[in-house]
Amino acid sequence: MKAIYFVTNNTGKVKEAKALCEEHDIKIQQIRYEYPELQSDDLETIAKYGAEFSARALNKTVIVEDAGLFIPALGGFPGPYSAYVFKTIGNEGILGLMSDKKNREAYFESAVGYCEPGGGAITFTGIANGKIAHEIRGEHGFGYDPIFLYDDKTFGELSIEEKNKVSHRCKALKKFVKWISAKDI
Ligand code: ITT
Repeated sequence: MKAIYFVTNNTGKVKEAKALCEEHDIKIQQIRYEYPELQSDDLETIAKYGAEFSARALNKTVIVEDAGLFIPALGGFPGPYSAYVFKTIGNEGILGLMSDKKNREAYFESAVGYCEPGGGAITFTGIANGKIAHEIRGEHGFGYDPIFLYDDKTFGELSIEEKNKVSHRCKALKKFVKWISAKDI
């Protein structure tokens, strides 16, 4: 079994990555380490920088993941600022900003960065398209899941297994798993 360190403070991400990767014989181990987050509009650039920084600082082979919620009716907000916006105005705040919007389309994007110590990072991305709900629904998941409608349910109403069939993170991680499984480490 291959073992990969996942550098993140978000245990929700770790649960999803474990559920997916362990099916493919890849063991995921969380490391809580605060790497500097680059200011950029591009999630892949942020993930690449974070993976290279963490691999070098920890002297380990790591993945990091940067994700964001993009709402076209709000000009793509909160996008790369999703963590700060969630901490400040949260789901209620987003619903407030969306109260007069007819276009409720939204998407999540995920960028996973993989890096070996001293090496350059490789990135894998995934997108999940949905809509912003009119109210908070569901007890599962984390972050914006209870306001992100996928078909007729929010991500907050899906189990990890159900979310992992369609989410931005699982799409990025599936590309990573395919690539790492073929690699001799
Ligand atoms: P790390 O940087 O430590 O990995 P984080 O929670 O800060 O954890 P991000 O910067 O990638 O992670 O996430 C940006 C925000 O978007 C944050 O508030 C998350 O809760 C939220 N988010 C990310 N992925 C999500 C998902 O699958 N469902 C709902 N919200 C998500």
